Amino acid sequence: MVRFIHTADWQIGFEAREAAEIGDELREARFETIEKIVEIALRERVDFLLVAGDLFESNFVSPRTVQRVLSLLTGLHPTPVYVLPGNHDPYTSSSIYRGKAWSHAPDHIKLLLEPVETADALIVPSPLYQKNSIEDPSAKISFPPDKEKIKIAVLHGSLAIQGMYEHDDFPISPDVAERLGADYVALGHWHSTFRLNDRVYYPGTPEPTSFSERDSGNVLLVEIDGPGSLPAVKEIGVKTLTWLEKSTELHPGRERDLLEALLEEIRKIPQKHRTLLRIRLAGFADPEFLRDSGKYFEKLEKDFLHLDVKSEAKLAPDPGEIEKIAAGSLLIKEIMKELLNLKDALAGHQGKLSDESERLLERIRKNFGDHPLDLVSSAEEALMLLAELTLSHDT
Ligand SMILES: [Mn+2]
Repeated sequence: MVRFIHTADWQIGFEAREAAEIGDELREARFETIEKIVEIALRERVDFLLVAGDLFESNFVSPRTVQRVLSLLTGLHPTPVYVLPGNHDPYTSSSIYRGKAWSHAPDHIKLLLEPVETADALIVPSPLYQKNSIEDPSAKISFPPDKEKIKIAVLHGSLAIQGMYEHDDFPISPDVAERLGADYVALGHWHSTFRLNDRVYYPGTPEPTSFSERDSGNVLLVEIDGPGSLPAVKEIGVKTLTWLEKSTELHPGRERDLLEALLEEIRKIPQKHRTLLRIRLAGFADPEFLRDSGKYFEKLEKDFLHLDVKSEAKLAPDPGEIEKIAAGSLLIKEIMKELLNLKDALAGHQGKLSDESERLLERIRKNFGDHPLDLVSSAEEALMLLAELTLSHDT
């Protein structure tokens, strides 16, 4: 039997580009999160702690930062901590793991460059030596066929699932567990907790790094009875700070009600001083409202650790504007004509109108697939404006 914590992507020394002015708080929070992980590992009496890459933000974090990590992990002694070099902290000639600060790592903290055997498990890593590669890191490793041990592969990269990876982002073939004959594949790199199948998991980053992340802030507690057994995997939340995005779509004439509903939702957020909040305004609004939109959120600023308001709302259109856009292009003129016919035909059936608009849009995309994008996007804009006008006039 083997029982361990699978984690990755600590990114200690985090550069925090999305919220640089509170960079220090964000970096500090990550130490707090490690402390929690160490506590959980002790409480759960694990055989080891496995960090599947990107423990550090880069190979150039300060010696002081490295020392702090080592000192926190010393609390786990003698439980082993296995650390895989990832793409943020690859095992290059200037690797942080070849530096002086790391050379003081106590014996129970071990860099995963070669396979490691524990009483019941065989851990086979594929350390990274560069920041990008088109090669599958799992292609470089294998398990000896005769070993009667629990087989754990440790990899850092992107599962090669259509639409979810870049070709040079260490693509890992999704059949990795079957191909390697592994009981468990401990992945790192994706920041969301992700289960591909019974044997292949990403723990995600234990401390969120971005507003766009979903399901981050966890570690995995993994238990495997013996060779061939299915792993039992439990997600444990450990995050210190919360990154939250709230958005609303504005409609002309209803801006204030919609804003009030959004503010009501925001007031209910717990632990505001430990929350980074991004507010996104979309849709259409009258000019006066847009001009003042900043001040509606001013009062919130002191409650939250960080507040970021992104206003993508557009000025509510007037019919003159639509004519101006239409005048610029024959194609759009044609579309407008069709849409206006539709509008008359479907008066009072807005749902249908927007379905029909979608259908027209699809046709434009097909017909003009390879043509200048701005043509399609202005047609798109004209459609949106018209749909919006129809909605606001009909309701
Ligand atoms: Mn990575």
